Amino acid sequence: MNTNRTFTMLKPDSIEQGNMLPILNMIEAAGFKIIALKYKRMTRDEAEKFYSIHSDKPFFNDLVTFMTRGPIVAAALEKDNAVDAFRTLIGSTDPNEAEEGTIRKKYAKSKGENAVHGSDSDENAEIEISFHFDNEEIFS
Ligand code: IDP
Ligand code: MG
Repeated sequence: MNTNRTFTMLKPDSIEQGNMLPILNMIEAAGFKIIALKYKRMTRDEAEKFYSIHSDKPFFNDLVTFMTRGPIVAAALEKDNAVDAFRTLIGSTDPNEAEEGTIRKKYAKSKGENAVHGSDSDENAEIEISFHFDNEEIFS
């Protein structure tokens, strides 16, 4: 298990608002190495599978619709203690509760359309990286 890796997606709202490069800049400036990168639009099937843990939540359908309405940037990141460090960098799920200086405080508009995804555990980071990338696409 690589405890120095995490997975992120820049969500469709970030791309629509022209925040792709500013957010990637914040990620690199915080010391994360981008070891895999992909610009793609998820299918509804992919988004449902990626977020299957939330399938019983009231916001699930809206979440899948949002995440598939346009392209996302998927990335695997490397840094010591990557999962926790990245969750700190992105801030709380709800931007109204996110700390100053976090990505969500700066770029997210709402709890649903909140700019970025970040893995919540080392185990899920590995699952999510493999969901989006083959081994040959990762440059560690
Ligand atoms: P996280 O992205 O901070 O880990 P989760 O609880 O794992 O937050 O939820 C996954 C995603 O589902 C959130 O990033 C957000 O886009 C959406 N979401 C979570 N809670 C709500 C809600 O109460 N209303 C609408 N969307 C939500
Ligand atoms: Mg989560």
